[in-house]
Amino acid sequence: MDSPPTDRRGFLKRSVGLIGLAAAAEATPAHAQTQVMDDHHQATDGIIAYGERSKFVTSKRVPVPERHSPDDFGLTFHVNTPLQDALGIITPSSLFYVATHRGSFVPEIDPQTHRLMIHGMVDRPLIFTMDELRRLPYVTRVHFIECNGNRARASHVTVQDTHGLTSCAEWTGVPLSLLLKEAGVQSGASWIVAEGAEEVKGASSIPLGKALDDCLVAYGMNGEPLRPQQGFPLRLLVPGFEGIYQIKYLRRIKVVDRHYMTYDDYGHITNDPRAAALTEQIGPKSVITFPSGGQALQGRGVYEISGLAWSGGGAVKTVEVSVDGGSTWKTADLRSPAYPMAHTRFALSWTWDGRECVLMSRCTDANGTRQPTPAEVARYFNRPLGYRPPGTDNSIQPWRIASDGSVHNAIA
Ligand SMILES: Nc1nc2c(c(=O)[nH]1)N[C@H]1C(S)=C(S)[C@@H](COP(=O)(O)O)O[C@H]1N2
Ligand SMILES: [Mo]
Repeated sequence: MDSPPTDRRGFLKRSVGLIGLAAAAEATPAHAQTQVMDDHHQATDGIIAYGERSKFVTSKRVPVPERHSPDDFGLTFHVNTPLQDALGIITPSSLFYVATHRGSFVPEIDPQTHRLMIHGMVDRPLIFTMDELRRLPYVTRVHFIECNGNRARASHVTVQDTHGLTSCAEWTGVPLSLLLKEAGVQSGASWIVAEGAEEVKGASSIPLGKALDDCLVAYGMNGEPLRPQQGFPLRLLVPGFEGIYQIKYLRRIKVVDRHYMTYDDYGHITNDPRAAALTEQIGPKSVITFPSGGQALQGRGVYEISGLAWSGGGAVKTVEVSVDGGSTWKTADLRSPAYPMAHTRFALSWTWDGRECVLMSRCTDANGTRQPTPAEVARYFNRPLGYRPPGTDNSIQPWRIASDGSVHNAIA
């Protein structure tokens, strides 16, 4: 825009003008607008046979900023999803964040030979092939996953750096409760231990109550089989719990009567099932993805402040946005369905007056729990302002807009 309109009415008038232009273009013959794809190989190669994105779209994942990557062993550990480019609430499978304790090693598992065993404190230990699992009743649900390591730091530049260890997908699979009922959970059982098939096994202890509630044994992701990086051919989904519980390459579920220490349990030693159910749950969280660090506003005028909100405690109820560093808050619009434990898109129309300001968002979930301000976090932990807690961090992310329109991370 050469001369950005400064009020909403001006913007709307301009939009009407744009709609007029779009209608005019429709009258032009299609072949004048697009170069015809006449190359036969496009139909059998990537572009059509397995659709690739346009070469003009270049958004991609990057390694987490804290870890030089590949590391001394040649491994790439966690890679962050480009949230700044996300449209809507579903993360494309190719851009879904990856967190693996085994670095760049992604196991290549043949679904014909893969098995899922359910055993331990059950009446009937069971072993399923993939074909058998796919004959069972299944459900499809939208859920986010977030790594406990998704913690913004002052040194981070973009929203991909600060919040890129969360993604959201549509998952398809068998409710775990159905499999556990089929196996017959014995009285006295209180936990399950779920284990992956690769070297480090990615095992975690999960309270039985959660296992019988809403967990999924998933084989589908965004309308196709899981990608290898996301656990092909099978993964456990523990909606709302932090990432480490979402066991990839799932091969074994043992029903037990206590919490078991596993490879994954360093730093996650919570052996009270009630406490675990709460502390391993991701708190209500949100982040503005536009305007966000590294982006720039093209002069004053009307913009859509847009972002993502989510909570491990249920659906997002409201998102508020502040354009004055947290002094006042306005309720944003929810621009997508607010599914339980799913990314939810919010937006707020805003006129930037060209002056320096700080943008923030905060989410309240269906339980009425609200994302804390930095001051609330400091007070709760009895620490100085700017303190970021260990473990899952859901404090508010501030972005500073400089008077030249450039956007900066404003964590103190
Ligand atoms: N088998 C296995 N499952 C695993 C892991 C792993 O290394 N191996 N990493 C865990 C961690 S720490 C996270 S945050 C999530 C990440 O899931 P994603 O890679 O699909 O994003 O998977 C979890 N499940
Ligand atoms: Mo993680």
